[in-house]
Parts: sequence; C-alpha cells; structure tokens
Amino acid sequence: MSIQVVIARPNFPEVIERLKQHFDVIDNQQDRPWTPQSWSEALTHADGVMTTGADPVNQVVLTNAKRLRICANMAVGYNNFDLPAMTAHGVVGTNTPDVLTETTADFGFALLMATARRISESEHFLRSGQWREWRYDMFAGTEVHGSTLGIIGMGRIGQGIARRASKGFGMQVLYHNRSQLSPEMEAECGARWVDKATLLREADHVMLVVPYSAATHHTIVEAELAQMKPTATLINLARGGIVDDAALAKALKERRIAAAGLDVFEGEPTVHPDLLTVTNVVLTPHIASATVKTRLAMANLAADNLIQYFQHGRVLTPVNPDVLNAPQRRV
Ligand code: 8YV
Repeated sequence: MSIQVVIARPNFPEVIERLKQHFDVIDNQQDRPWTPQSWSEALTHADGVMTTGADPVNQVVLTNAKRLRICANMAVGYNNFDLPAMTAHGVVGTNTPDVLTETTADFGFALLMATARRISESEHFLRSGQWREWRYDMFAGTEVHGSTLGIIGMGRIGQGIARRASKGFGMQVLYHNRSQLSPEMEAECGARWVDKATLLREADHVMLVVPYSAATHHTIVEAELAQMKPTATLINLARGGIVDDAALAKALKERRIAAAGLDVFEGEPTVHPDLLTVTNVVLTPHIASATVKTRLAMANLAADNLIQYFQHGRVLTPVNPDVLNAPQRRV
C-alpha cells in the first residue's frame, strides 16, 4: 500500500514535487479553508502530514486518523500539537528549529525599530496627505540604541536578538527565562538574567520570544503592563495568548505604555478590534520567519522529516523522540 502524505496548506511547488517522488501526496494548493470536520476527515487515510502552526493535531484528529504516524510541522513552535495525545497514539511530531532563528531575530528587530520609531503610524499620516510641514515633535519616538532591552524567553531566537542588541545597538540586555544561560553564553549574548519584575521595571523595550504553553499563557496581563515604564514598548513575536490583547489595547489607548509591535495575536487571524483602532501599535500578520529563503528551508526540513521517517524510521528534529523507540503504535 502506498504511503499517503497530506500537505495542509499551499506550499512551494518544488517541495511538493520532492514529496511526490516518495509518497502519494494530497496537497492543498487551492488553499481550501478547513473546518474542524473537513480537517479531521482529510487525515482519515493519511500516514503523514505536513502542518503549519495553524493546523491542530488533537485528540479528535488522532482518533479519526488511524494510519497517522508523523506530523511534520513547518514551524519551530508546536503548540498546535496535543503532544501527550500524539505520544499516546504513537505519532511522532517534528518542528523546524535553527533554520529560522536569524531571520526571526531580524524581524524582532524590525518590529522593535518600527514600533519605537513610529514607522507605521507616520507612513499612514504621509499616505493620507496630512504631511504639511516639518515639526520638532512630529512622530518623535523612543531611542533604541543605547537603551535597555528586556527579553522574556531566551532560546535560540532570544539569543539572536540579544546579540543584535548588545553588539549592534550598544543596548543593555536583560533577560528572564526559566533556565539561566551559561556564563559563557551570557557573555556572548551580552545579556544578564533578572527576575521578571526587574525586567519589566527597567526595560525601555520588552521583547517576548517565549514558547506558548499553559504555563506561559497570559505572561503579560494588566498587572505586568502596569509595571512597565510609561515610555516603554512591548514587542510580541512569540505566540498569541502570551499577552492579554484586550488589556494591552486598553493600556495603549490610555498611553500607560508608549507603543507595541505585534506579529502574533490571541485567536489569529482574528485581531482584537481595539488593537485595530489604537494608533500606537504596529501590526503584522505572523510573518517573523517570512523570507523566501527561510520559508523554503522550513518546508524542506519538514519534507526531510517525512522522507527520513518513512525511509529509515528516524527523523531530524523530533519534539517527542520517545515515540520513535516505542515498539508499537497505540491507537
Ligand atoms: C510559522 C512560527 O511561520 O515557526 C514558528 O513557530 O510561528 C512561524 O515561523 C508559523 O507558525 C506557520 O507554521
């Protein structure tokens, strides 16, 4: 029996062609929107699937997808996976670490710069024909170079941002993370561990790059926003749900913090309506890893995981590696 692989979303034609050399591929180049039911049904006969962070692999999907052995996420984050359920069903999950680290760190800086220097707001002003004269205070923003950056979450992407900040922009870098970096790594990143309250109090810019989990849900709510400087900015390129978006919109409206830059949203692609009406926020549609080169590398790594699994019973970047050693898949 041939191996069936479903590709959940439109993808690079060359990656689909690669997969077709190995598998019976069901692609979605027409970008059919999924309902929970049609998504579950699409996996009924699938042996493998390439998902994105927007495609849930949960108990319902797993119960229906009796042949499913591997879910290759085209994302480093995998909070779309119900990992305990996948492990219990003997389904291996993979992600795409490393290939997107520097690109995403670049974007963190782009969002920080755009937010602190009010780039979106000023462009709208210009485009709408309101620019009449030079003014000393026109779109005067917040300094980036030489200021203090607070990074919450210090994995690979956080470290990439810290290096840019300390080496490129002469920033003082504070970070908060469950585990502290080695002294050598701290020195390389130019970063110092502090508790969350100190970070929020001292940072001129707060950057969120922590993975989403039940433990990190609403890491930033009204109480944390109240601890930040009124001149501070908040950048979220981690996941929707790390920030209470309603509380953030209120704080921005009341100018309790200066501005925010958001690439991810609670319930995306729906965006909290109050965020759409406040002017001191830069909004982007979850594009931190979006360069052609990086997205192709992510797609190829996800494809490599599928090919390696079915050819050799191993994968390159597992997120629940124990499944590979389990003798038999449980249904
Ligand atoms: C993905 C991301 O583009 O890698 C991640 O975790 O958030 C992005 O790079 C997105 O999740 C789609 O898969």
